[in-house]
Amino acid sequence: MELRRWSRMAGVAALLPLAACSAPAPSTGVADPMATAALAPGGGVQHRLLPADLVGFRALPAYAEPAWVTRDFVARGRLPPLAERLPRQPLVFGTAAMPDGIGHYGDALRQVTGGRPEGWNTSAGQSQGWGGVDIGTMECLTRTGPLFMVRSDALQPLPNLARGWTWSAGGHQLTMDLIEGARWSDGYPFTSDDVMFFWTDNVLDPQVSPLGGAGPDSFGAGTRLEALGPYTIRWTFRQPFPEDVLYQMAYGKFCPGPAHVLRPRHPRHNPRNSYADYRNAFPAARVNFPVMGAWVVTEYRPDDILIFRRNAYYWKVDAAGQQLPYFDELQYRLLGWNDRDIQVIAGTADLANVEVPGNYVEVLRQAAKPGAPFRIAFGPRGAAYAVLMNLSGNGWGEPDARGQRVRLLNRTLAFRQAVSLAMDRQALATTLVKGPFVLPYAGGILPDTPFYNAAATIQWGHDAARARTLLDGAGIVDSDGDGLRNFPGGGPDIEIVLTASPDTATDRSLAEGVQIFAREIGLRVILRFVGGTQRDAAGSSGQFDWLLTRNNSTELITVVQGADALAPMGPYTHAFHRAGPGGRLDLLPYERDMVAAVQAFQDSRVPDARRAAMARYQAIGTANANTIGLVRFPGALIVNRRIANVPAGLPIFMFNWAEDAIMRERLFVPRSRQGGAELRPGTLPGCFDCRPS
Ligand code: BQZ
Repeated sequence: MELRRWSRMAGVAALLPLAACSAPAPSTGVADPMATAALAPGGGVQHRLLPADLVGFRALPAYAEPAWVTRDFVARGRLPPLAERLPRQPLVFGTAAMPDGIGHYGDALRQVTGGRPEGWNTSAGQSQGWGGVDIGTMECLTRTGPLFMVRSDALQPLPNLARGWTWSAGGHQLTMDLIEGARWSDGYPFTSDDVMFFWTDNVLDPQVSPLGGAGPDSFGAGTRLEALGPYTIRWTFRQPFPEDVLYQMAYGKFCPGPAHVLRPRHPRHNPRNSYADYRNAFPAARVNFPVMGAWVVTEYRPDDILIFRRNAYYWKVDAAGQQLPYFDELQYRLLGWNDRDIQVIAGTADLANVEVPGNYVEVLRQAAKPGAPFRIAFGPRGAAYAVLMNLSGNGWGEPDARGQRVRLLNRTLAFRQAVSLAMDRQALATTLVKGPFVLPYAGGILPDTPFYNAAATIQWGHDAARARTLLDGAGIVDSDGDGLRNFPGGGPDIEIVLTASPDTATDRSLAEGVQIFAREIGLRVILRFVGGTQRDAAGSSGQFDWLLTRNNSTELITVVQGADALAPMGPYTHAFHRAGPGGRLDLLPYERDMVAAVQAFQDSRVPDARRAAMARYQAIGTANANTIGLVRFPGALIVNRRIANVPAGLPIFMFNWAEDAIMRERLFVPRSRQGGAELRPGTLPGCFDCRPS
């Protein structure tokens, strides 16, 4: 019944006139979309914290859980007592760093995603449906999202599954202590065995590509990992003190899955299984999959909803000893990305990263209305779109003859420069939304990151005439007089397939814009729209000529995290240049220089040297049109007013996604405002793999 009520509300919300925003921009806030509004009701801006203010590990005198869990589960022998489910020293959230302090149990956090769960095996690369679904179920060695609150001179990833670490004197070894006595949501102990299984059988196995793309080189070339005991692991690096690896160990590169469940399905341990069997062994319908995260998926209705209930074994508490999360339930309505904004505006969802520029004016208008159910903040970080050209000439993705010819064009400097010059970025921006929100983006590191260097950045303005001259000069001409350029040497008409996602209006109109502007210089582009996970799959398997992507893990953020993604650092890690069947990269000279710049950045601990390395990277990358940047725009976060403990100034993406940065496990609804949102009150996750009797 409650499910039906939800759907009705969704229907009403869908009638809101959001898509076509021709309304004049209101004066408040629009003039300066990059300005950050304070978001927290209780606290001021808090980017002055130390990591230890946020989290610590210690035993508390007493622990508590929701009364119904003790009464209906522990007292009836269905669950061990709380003290037996918690680590001896759980992770404790510091109260001073909680804007509204210690919270209340109950209620449901209502979210929306435009993605769909493929299955639960993230270790083998399956998506759980994005939008923060997996951030709610997975835990990683370190944590970076909340770092936007941390003082810049104290910046270092927060401990998480790794509760602490020490560097050896020479800096080549990093010993990590894991949380001791924590358990998976099915009660099975979490140990270094889970970490080693993730590393050996997923990260290092060339036939497995974990979600987030962790590969052997993600933690530095030649890096080794070993277990010294059930709660101790040791990394060995070729370079001394590669401190950036601590950022790589956060969401989404080092979040181990449950080895006790996964190992029996992995081909190395189960000769009857293929790698495809392993990847698909835990389809979305198999709910209650064991997790380390705050909530467990307990119900899945395709294209309708994911319901999650609190993980009774969660290993994090507040300073009063209350086991987290405060929210007993998490819900994800399975709608579209656009609906995420609409539902929060309508008051039927609690949290959205507004990143569809077409919605901005309407979101601001609704936010300004008295009694609006949500609060808004434009964060200092947003999103950018670029076209990535496949630079592998070595057979990655097994291109046909036409595809291979496109790769050779992609590898030609004049061609990339011409395509960049063909793009009228101002026009692209205007098609997304009127007003000052969307700006041209020339590719490379974004201006809102600390390592951006304007002087080192080559901006590619719109100049179709110069683009044509460049192509002519490179012998890429229209040899049969039909108005379309031919592959060099009298080949057929050039046809380039642009793979893009149909899931948002932004992706669709940018793809169409690229097609039109390429045509203006005589290049035929064919659009291939494939939905979310398929588009990601085309990207990671190399089956694309050009790929339209939203940059979020590379040029967008602090650079410290994700620096390895800036250039082809290893044979299998880069987004648009990987090794072919022979295992060899065929780097262009300028790519080698980019790799060297990123390497210099990662190897140095001297701030000036790091800045210089990134300036070099930016100069090489933009001069060579390494990516075809299109547009960039700030993102806004909208949060329902009933939600407490939302940190001030929360960016939708800085060190990590907002769904990580906001620390959902410590969000709550004050008791006076609670009620009605839970769909499965009084229940806990059921057992996984139980045979029906
Ligand atoms: C945020 C994010 C949380 C992936 C995804 C998705 C995939 C990409 C990217 C964003 C979504 C939301 O982004 O757009 O606001 O909630 O999930 O993970 O677009 O297609 O592959 O990298 O994170």
